[in-house]
Amino acid sequence: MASHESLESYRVEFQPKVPHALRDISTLSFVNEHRVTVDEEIRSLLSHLDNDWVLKCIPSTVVFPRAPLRVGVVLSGGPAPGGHTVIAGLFDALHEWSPESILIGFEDGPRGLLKNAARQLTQEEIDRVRNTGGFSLLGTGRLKIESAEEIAQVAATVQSHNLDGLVLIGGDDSNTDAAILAESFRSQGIHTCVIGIPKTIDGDLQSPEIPISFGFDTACKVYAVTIGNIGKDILSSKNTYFFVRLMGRVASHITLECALRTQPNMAVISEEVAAREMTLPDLVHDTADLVEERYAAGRPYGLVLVPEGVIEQMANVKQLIAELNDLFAPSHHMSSAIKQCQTLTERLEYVSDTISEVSRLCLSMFPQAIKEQLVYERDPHGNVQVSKIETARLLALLVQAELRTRAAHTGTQTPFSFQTAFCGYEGRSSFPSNFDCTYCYSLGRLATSLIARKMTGFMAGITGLHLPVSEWEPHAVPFASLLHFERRGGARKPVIRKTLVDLSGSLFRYFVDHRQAWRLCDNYLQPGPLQFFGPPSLVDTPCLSVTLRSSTLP
Ligand code: FBP
Repeated sequence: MASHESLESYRVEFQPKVPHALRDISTLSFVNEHRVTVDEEIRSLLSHLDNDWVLKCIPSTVVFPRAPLRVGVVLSGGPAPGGHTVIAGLFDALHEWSPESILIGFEDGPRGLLKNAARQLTQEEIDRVRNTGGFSLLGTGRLKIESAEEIAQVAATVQSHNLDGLVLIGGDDSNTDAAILAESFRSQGIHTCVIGIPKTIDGDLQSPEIPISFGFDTACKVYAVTIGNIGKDILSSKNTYFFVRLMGRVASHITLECALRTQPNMAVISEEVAAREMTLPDLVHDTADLVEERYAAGRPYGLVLVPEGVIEQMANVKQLIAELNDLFAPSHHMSSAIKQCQTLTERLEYVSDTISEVSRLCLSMFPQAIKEQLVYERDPHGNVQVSKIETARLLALLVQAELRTRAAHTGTQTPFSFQTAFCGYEGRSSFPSNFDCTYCYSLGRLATSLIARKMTGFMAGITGLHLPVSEWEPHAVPFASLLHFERRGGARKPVIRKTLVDLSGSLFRYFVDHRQAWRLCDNYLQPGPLQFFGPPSLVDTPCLSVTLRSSTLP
């Protein structure tokens, strides 16, 4: 139990504001807003769902009959600050709809749906976790619901609870599963509606009606605190480089947002690396140039941000990783032999003998520790576990070697000492920012409203997040409009499309316009801790990725 003076006791009492459109959930309506384009193959996969329109939620005067609702909720994938507040929003709205409504929580992510590990959530439990971080209320997991048997098991689970709705709080992978479940339930006449909530600190689950996924705002603010503090430390000692790796499995939204908040000397953006077809040696050269230029300017120290996902985006590493992913896919004839290898070294040897000559050459560039990290298991969705690969250390070590090579040619050694840091797991479970609390509470209310109207196969989306909360506009976004095909686990699969950093977008252009000035100077910013009390400009303002993208930049 939180002690009276703890921050937690204040956070659980925080009351998020509610958009005008979601205030009275008994009367609001959903109306067609605009048509969406849907891939024909996706349309035929989801042929029982309403795929063609994004709907907008508007206040109305029509009063709906209000029978109690039975709704299930699952937290899925990596934690993100605000998950508990989505559940609180769901719970409150369900009880506003009818005091007899019931919210059932499935435990440990999708596994809870498969195993029917569930419990009815009580007011007391909800009140204890409102606006607190992490997914500890129910736990989470990355299990993929894919086979016909698994889908049938989940159908049996929802029927055993006679659920009117199932809310999946997850990222692109979990919401892909939600789309398949929605289609399967509808096609079998199961009345359970499936609604997705856009979660991921990576910020790459976006659409025109989903400006950002929840958790991104808080995670970036938490990471910016660490980076800003490291910047101060660097300027105090003036003799060390810090290479800070940041989460973001594919997209570099987190790194870009943190760069704008802290103004490092260099921030690698994976999307730019991919677009320029840069190789690992190219990146090493660029970074070694930075070190030499700063040394020449009397600054033998610096701050470099590295997104964890860059490892997969470098031209020469891409093919290696694609080959490894295929080898690890359960469908590959060698995957079980690889799993039987007793040690990582054994596994590495086995794999090296199997991959192409080009990839073997690429692998040989890496230090042994990184080679072993590259052959870790893939996650259940076939993704490389980039959080376990020390990309910042790899870059720093290769820069050190490059500077030695250059010194051997020029006879002048550039001093270079470095440290590494990882902004990762701690950002996923921090107390959510006021913005994330407000956003998540609204998402929960929106999910309840959709289920109450028997709508299925939609993701909850809210636009206007840069405006006052009362003006936020809730939407229902068909899953079909978000899906495309990708190669995963050695096969072509439907998955929700990730939104990458837009290299022609205003945010990236702002970064490009300023990064040269940050390169040689010491312009680091120190944003300081995430604030919950004080002037609205300090406590309520959303991340730059929301505010700058929506404004006209100078
Ligand atoms: P989600 O997409 O599930 O929200 O997870 C994002 C993330 O935090 C990535 O940034 C990171 O690469 C990954 O999860 C780490 O996953 P794990 O918890 O399995 O180590």
